[in-house]
Amino acid sequence: MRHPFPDQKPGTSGLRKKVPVFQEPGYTEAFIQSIFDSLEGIEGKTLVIGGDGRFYNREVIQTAIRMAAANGFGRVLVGQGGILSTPAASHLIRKNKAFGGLILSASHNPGGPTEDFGIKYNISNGGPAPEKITEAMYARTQTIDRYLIADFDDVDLDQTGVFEAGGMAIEVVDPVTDYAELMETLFDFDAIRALVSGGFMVAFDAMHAVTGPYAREILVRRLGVDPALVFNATPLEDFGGHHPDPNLVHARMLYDLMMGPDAPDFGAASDGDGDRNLIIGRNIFVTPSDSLAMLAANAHLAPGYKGGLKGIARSMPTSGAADRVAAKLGVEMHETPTGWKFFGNLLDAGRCTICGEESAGTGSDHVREKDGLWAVLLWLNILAVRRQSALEIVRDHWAEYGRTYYSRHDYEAIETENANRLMAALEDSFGSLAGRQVGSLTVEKADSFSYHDPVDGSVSRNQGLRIFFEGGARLVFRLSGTGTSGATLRVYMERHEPDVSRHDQETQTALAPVIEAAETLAGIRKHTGRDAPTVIT
Ligand code: G16
Repeated sequence: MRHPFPDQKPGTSGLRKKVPVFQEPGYTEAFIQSIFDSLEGIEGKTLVIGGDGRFYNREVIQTAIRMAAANGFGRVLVGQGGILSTPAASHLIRKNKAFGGLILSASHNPGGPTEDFGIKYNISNGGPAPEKITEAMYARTQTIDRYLIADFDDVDLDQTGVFEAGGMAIEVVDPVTDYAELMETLFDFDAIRALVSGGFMVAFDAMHAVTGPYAREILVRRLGVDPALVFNATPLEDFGGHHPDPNLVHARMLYDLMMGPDAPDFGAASDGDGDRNLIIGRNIFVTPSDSLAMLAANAHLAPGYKGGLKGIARSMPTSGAADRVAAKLGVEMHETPTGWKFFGNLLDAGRCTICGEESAGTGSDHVREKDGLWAVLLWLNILAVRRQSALEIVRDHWAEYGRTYYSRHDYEAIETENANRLMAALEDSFGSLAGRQVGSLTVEKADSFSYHDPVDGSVSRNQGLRIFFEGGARLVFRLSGTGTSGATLRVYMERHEPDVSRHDQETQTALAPVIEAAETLAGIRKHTGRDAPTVIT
């Protein structure tokens, strides 16, 4: 390696780049070495390594194993076939009291020789490294001039068992067993099995990504779900050429099935690395923000949460639906920046039990990652106890708490300069925004979100621009931290509607005044040259 690579700054969730970038000689090694160089006391310790099975996963795993040996780790735990879902990796780290873990994934982004890859480091609590550590890693990438790698043959990743190489123990473990056992401790599998055997039909789309083997073991084998309704359950290196992104665009097949005449009772999907979830009841799509609120309101019905919640946390752009549940339960509510890493301190300190994000992530203190199948199982447990349809549960919730209409508009792969200009101009306008009339709305206040971590006192600034309107509607603008080409502008819109007689509106219609205000205040068309968002969720 002759020089450091200038572009190894971790984003919202680790370093994500196109595969050919990771294939540049020394690139992957430089980043992994920068991670190891930023850690203290790894000598003799355990490292967990796994990935979502995407193209280049196996090659990087072999490199990471050799580098772990050369850097002094005493043991690595690797998922068989190089596979570990992100929540399963988090659990393995915690269960084995590992020093940390390397998770190889670009999540919901597409895979293949010219598509995306990613490397993320998780700390001993099982969660993504906090900013303090990712900043140290990035600093190290700027100066690094060597990496340490042992010289031994490729490890056979397809056989479970314990091997020895380079003075280090290498344990290849079944990726599903420990995770499935953890799920059995949290949920009433007997009740779910009874629901399913009574004719309740569950559909699950694994999107040719990592959750296929988990769904087969947990949903089909342990819970009796019809295997014909578990779709795309074989992980493929290129996810069958699709985006393994469980949203209404990329999981269209599931959506159409759930809205069709012979819809199953409950449908769900998960993403590339198994930490996201999409929930669709028969004839009802549940937004991730609503799902968080509904899971929090009903979690006590599952054995793992029968003692109640210590608190709820959500990322700032996530809707305020969960806040209303926290208020009713009388528990703490936390609003963090986008990125699961911000929940870790709150969970470790016992200040929240359930966390969620608008980006299709929900999870709890059972691990330190969001967890797609966990969300599916909690929904199934609630359905098994309440014996109502998902639609009835959603409607009851809205009747009790009001409905928060919510949508996100993404403008993908726009020029980075244009995106920065839009954000800068919008923030510059904030000084004179309060009181301004925009269509039928009046701006109450606007700010740039800063987070003060109540546990370690750290401050994270510039986490998104927020505009609040009188009456409670809100607009948020952020640039994504997970894209790999250009910039992605995310615009988040919400409006609360307490009146039950107005709970049947189409979402984009219900939000029309907020959507118009976004264009008026930010000049999206002018800055991006785009007439419409790339993706609406
Ligand atoms: C990651 C993070 C999430 C975040 C999401 C979207 O998810 O872990 O916390 O909400 O990206 O981030 P952004 O809006 O910056 O693109 P994942 O599933 O990609 O690991």
